[in-house]
Amino acid sequence: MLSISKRLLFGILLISSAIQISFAQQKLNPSAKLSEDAIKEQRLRWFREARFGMFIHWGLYSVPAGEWKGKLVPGLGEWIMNRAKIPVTEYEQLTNQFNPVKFNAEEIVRLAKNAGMKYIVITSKHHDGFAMYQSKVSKYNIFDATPFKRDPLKELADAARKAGIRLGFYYSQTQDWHEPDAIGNDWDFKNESTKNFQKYLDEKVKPQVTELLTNYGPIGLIWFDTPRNITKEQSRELVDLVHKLQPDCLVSGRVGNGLGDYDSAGDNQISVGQVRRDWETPVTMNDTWGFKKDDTNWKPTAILIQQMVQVSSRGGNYLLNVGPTAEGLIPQPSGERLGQVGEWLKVNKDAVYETRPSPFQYELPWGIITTKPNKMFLHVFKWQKQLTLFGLKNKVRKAALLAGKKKLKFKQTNDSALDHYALTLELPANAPDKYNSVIELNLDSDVSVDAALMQQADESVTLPAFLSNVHKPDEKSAFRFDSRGVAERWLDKNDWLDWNFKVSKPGTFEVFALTSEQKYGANWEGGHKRSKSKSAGQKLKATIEIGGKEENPANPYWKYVVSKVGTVKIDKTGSFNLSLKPETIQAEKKLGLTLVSVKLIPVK
Ligand code: JFZ
Repeated sequence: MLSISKRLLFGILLISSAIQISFAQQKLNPSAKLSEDAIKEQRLRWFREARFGMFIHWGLYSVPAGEWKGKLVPGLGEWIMNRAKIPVTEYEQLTNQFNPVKFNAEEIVRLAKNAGMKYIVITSKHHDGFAMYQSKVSKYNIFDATPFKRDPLKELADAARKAGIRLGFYYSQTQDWHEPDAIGNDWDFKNESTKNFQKYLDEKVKPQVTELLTNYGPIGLIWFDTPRNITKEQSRELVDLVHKLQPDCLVSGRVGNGLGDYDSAGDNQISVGQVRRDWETPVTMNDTWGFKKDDTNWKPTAILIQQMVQVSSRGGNYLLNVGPTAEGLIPQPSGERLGQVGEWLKVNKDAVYETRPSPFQYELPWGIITTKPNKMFLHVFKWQKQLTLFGLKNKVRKAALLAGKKKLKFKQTNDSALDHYALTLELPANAPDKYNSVIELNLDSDVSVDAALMQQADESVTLPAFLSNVHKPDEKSAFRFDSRGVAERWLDKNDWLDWNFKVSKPGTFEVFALTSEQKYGANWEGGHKRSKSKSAGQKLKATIEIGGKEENPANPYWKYVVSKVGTVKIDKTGSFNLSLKPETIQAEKKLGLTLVSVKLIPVK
């Protein structure tokens, strides 16, 4: 399966002059009209401060709960109709069994509020086509077609409004497995040529979206999903409809064709790179969105808090899912975790809501940073007796733990020859919080940092691909970064990267390259041989091979593949340049060199 490939050449050059860093930054999309911009800014105001919301996937699929005709169906709970190819007439029978009498909107809103969530997004109609509210457009809805005879969305809208929580509706605009003219059901409605998608859009989607934006008070957002083959025109029609009915209502990025008010990250996906636009990431607490009785793969609370903070530190919102049962109850493990996140937020809320991104574009070895004007919050996941942060130019006025407000001793130094700033904090022996202990720094002015890549206090150096200088000799090269910030379509061996970075503790380092698997399938491309070049002149030759795999909680679908590239010796402090030039790239699978980062780890 493996073959020799991707010979790399690493060159490390000593640069005496001050380093020049020019990160390629993508520009914000300049909008056509100012007034339109102003309206959009207004619409996004609450969203930009919210940081944390509850996603609710609830529908007919909670009745089979992952099992069909005595067999467990693999995959997502809400996809069971598709995965088991259940005919519409059979799936419709589930309505007779759907009587979620334990549904309690106020209880759910209380749970969300206690968890510290600022908004709720619930499925009004998922891909199965079943409306979870009283719809005049289609009788295939919870009020008219089940013994329940209640409108849970109405109840939720009332409860949310009372509690001051914003409500949004998920609406599957393209896939609707119940409708012959919609996309997705290729087992009942096989004949593609007779499908009239526009008819479905005009006769079901638009009238239902109109109901949702007319009968439930002010709605925070419509969460369209899986755009598939919707045209730009059609996406535009939906966006315009939403904004016409409720100008303050946001439209999710998944309306398609880049027309949403904000970006949705791929689900369960947290970008490693700086995110350009307003964004949100939807995340499951286990592996499914809609309830599945056999899915007990719950994420630990520590991971949920870490992900939430990580999203905050990149300016995004964390939309955490719960999947109520057919009785209308939120599974106990979900409730328990929400309670724990809420307890943490009660103490540490200042470090999350209304925060701004970390000024550092790279990850730090001990945790995560969020900021506010004249303030910095250090979220320490890996507790240590002494914590050193490099690159902060401000004078620190005060450092204290958020929990208990205990003041901390600190020292600041600046090595002017290297233009290197260091802040060292003395911490108590034990972490005050078992999930994430936060240190608040009060600064003399607004946060100002040295943007250069640099060696960290653990003496390691990480050079993320997305912070490299990209060289594409052939303009037509397809090289780019995916939404995680991982190199994608690096198929041309003439493309190369280089980085400048500062070293404050010289030594010998092992050099590793981190590449990424592909989502699902665990596809990866690379070779199995590695040869180190003889040249002691800091040139390394290696083949990317599987030296080990690393899990990344922020991106649970992909593992990182670690390859050892060689050893370098850096015998003085200063600024260095590292370049990475492929000799050959193996690209049969069209994945190519999926570089995440290059790491230098000190040999002790
Ligand atoms: C979609 C739905 O199909 C799924 O049932 C669920 O509602 C989820 C929130 O959204 O699934 C997706 C959509 C987009 C990506 C992944 C799963 N994506 O962009 O990676």
